[in-house]
Amino acid sequence: MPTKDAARALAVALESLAVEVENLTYPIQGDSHTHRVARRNRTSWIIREHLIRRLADLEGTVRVVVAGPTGSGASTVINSIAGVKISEAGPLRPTTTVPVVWCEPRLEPEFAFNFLTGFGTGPEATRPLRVVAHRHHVVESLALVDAPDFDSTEVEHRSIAELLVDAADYCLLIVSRHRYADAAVWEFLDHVNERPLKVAAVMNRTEQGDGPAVEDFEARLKAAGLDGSLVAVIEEQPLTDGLVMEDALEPVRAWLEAVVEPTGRQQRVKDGISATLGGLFKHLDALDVARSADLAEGRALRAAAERVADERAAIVVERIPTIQTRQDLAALIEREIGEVRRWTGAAWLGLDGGKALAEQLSELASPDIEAIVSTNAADSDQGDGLTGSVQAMFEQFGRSVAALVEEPAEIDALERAAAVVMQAGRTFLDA
Ligand SMILES: Nc1nc2c(ncn2[C@@H]2O[C@H](COP(=O)(O)OP(=O)(O)O)[C@@H](O)[C@H]2O)c(=O)[nH]1
Ligand SMILES: [Mg+2]
Repeated sequence: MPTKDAARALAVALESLAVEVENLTYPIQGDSHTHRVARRNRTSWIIREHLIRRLADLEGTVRVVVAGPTGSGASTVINSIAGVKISEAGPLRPTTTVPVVWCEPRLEPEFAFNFLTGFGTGPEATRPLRVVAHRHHVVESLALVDAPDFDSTEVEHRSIAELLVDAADYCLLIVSRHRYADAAVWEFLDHVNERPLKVAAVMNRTEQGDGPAVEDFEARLKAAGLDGSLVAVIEEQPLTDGLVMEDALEPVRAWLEAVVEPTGRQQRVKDGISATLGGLFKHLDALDVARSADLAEGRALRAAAERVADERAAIVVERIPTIQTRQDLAALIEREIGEVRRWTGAAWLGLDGGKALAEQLSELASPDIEAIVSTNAADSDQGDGLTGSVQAMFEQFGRSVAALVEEPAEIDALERAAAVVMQAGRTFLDA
């Protein structure tokens, strides 16, 4: 099959998979809920914002996201490569607050309207994105995206940087000799490795005698599985009009040129897609594990409700022989139904995701106690008929309490869609 057709078939398969991923639900509002939903959203974002787009345009503009801790000089490096100010650089941290895309003028509409569309593109959309069109041979077939930092107090910045990484083809990581060891850098690289995408690292703003720091940085990169990714070490230097000297940036420029080098380009694109698909299947496995956990938590919550209802029914049944009047019977049942709510609430609070559910218990309708009392208590011996009715009533009430716990959506369709993607992926990579 020609590569283009195989790419189209894979994109179609991925579209269906994205829909199924988006249909996944994690109804248990426990400690892990946010993580589960975030992973689901990230998975669909990777499919839609990276894979489908790349497959639709295999030879299209390569997207390089430039990221680093605040003050590493990332914006300065981009400006220096361009020779003009593309992205605001400055001592106030953080300076880069929205992604700045530097691209060829002819690509401006593509980035203005067809990039990071997951943020929405309508007239009302508040899409954090700035596109700067500036002709330069470096951006002939690639675009540099200056990402907001991932370590300032602006948590939002970090999530934007992560979303950018998930949509990009390559990550150019720029760290300064002061910040390279910060935990934020390595957490960010964990995110990159989970996608995964190729990384080129630059150690910026070094000083005389920084050799050991550079070696340490290299060793850390290696430990993070990014052996050989250090492409440049740039000395801190006086800036001219806010720009670094041309020569110092040569290794960065060389790496950028290698990325779009026509020889082997298709293979590099395929390698990138292959790695991303590998990552995608790991995300799908994790989503499946998360769903199993949700199912198990739901089962435990329901079981607690049914067990409590059972226990309280037994208490009523035990007391029936001592009950004299209909009113006493009604009062007993009513009290014990209240105890079902109370004890279920207590049990739920101890279980993952039980807190939000416990709050719903008081809104649940009570059973029709009058009906049971009036049909049964007339029996002089108050025998088996009443016992059976009481048990059935508590069982029914226990079930309606348990029904407050929602089940996650079925995933058969997701599994089928994933199998189709796997097959179409193989065909594409072999094409
Ligand atoms: N002297 C000097 N200043 C630099 C250099 N690189 C960055 N800066 C300054 O450091 C500050 C932060 O740089 P910026 O590019 O905004 O860092 P970013 O947060 O990583 O984008 C700015 O005031 C820059 O002018 C350098 O190599 N030499
Ligand atoms: Mg910046």
